[in-house]
Amino acid sequence: MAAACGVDADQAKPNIVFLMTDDQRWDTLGCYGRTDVLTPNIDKLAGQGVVFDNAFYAVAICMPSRTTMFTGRYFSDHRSGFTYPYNRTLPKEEFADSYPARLKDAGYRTGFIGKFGIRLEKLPKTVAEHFDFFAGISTTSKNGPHFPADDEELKTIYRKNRNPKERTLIKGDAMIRFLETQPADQPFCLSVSFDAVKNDRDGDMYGPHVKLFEDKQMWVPENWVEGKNTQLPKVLDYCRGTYLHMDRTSTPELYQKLARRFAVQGYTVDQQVARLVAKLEEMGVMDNTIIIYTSDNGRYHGSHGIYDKAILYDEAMKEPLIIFDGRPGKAGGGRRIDAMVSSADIAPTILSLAGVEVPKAMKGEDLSGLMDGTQDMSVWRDAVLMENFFIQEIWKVQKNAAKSKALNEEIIAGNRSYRSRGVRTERYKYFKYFEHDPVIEELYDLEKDPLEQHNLVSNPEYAELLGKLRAKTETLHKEATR
Ligand SMILES: [Ca+2]
Repeated sequence: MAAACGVDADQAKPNIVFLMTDDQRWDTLGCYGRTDVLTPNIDKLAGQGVVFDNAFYAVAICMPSRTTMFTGRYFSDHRSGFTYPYNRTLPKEEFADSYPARLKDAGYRTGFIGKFGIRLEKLPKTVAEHFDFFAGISTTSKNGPHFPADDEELKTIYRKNRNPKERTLIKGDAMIRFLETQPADQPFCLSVSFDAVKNDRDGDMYGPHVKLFEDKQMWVPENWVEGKNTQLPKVLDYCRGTYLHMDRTSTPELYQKLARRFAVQGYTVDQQVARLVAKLEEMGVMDNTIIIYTSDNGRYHGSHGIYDKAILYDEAMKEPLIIFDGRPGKAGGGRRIDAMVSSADIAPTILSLAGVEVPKAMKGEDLSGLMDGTQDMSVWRDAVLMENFFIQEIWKVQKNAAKSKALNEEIIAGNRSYRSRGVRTERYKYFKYFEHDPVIEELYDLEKDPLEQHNLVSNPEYAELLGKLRAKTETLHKEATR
């Protein structure tokens, strides 16, 4: 029987805040070891919560990755990507199994702010069914829908004449507005997707924070390549990351400029985290709130001689993942978790932490046992599945079904497909460009070669391991789509 004063303490549902940045590489945060960036508030959360050191994206490009995190499903399963035939619109019935939809069904007030980034059936009607508070969809902050429609403060936050350099502050303002309008007797789930740290235009940088990094020399990873990387598989010449590198990251000056811009935007996000925590403390709910911090994918930024993401090297695939659970006895004290974790695990974990049943459609694992130390590690996975189905050429004609189909066939027949699939274990990485003839494979020993510069696939000493990882890839792919 519930306590007379209201909700029984044991029954109280925790609040959930899910923060996601755009294209923020895992190692651009202080808590992952970088000293030339400024992320003190995110680092503080990491120091109080748990930090995952072996989290990997199931797919490392915007829309498919976001769909995976909302639904707890792998890319081959939801197939909601940019290019034919993996360009499925997510049916509204399937979104009804997403973590926010399930939490709303369980009595939560749900909010979403920022870049929605999912190709969902019957937008914006479908999001209106599952969110009480919504300010987003487009990558530009000012395009709606924004609701509740009668919220004048929300309209002011998203006013048309607001300086676009404040795009991250706008998300912060909307986040605070959601919390200001939160009823005290209802749990909430707020998901915030920042446009930062993606895009590198002057118009995306918040002026006062630009000054902090103006003269700073940024760290350069050893696998950053000046000019063109002639060691890459030739098929990657068709990948946009390869040619964008030449324009954007292939000289020391270009690299430094972009690294500074990543850092500026990372700091602006960090300041919104400070505002969030201060507001939760003011509301007196930090001890019943879970904050998750991650990004939608990483970025090479010139590592391997590639600019952006999606290809299965660690700079894109490794996921920064911090979970702070403010409930008494749940704090992690900054504990590092090295178990193999997938971005498909986030949705089932959110539901589990909220005490809500995980739908069968979710194929990811529940991380809560890793967080509180109760997980039987003898039954935890030793590898995660990684996939890339993006092809730049088809993406350009994605709105025309007939053209997409024809171009897809032409690309595969012409041996220009760099679609790939593989596995990451704690020590090894294996993947194959499976539509290429002959199939191109890459194998790395991350313990000896953490920057993935020495492909071991032809080394006879690794033949047995190669066989195992090939088989593992097939097994995990089958399980992901069963
Ligand atoms: Ca992204």
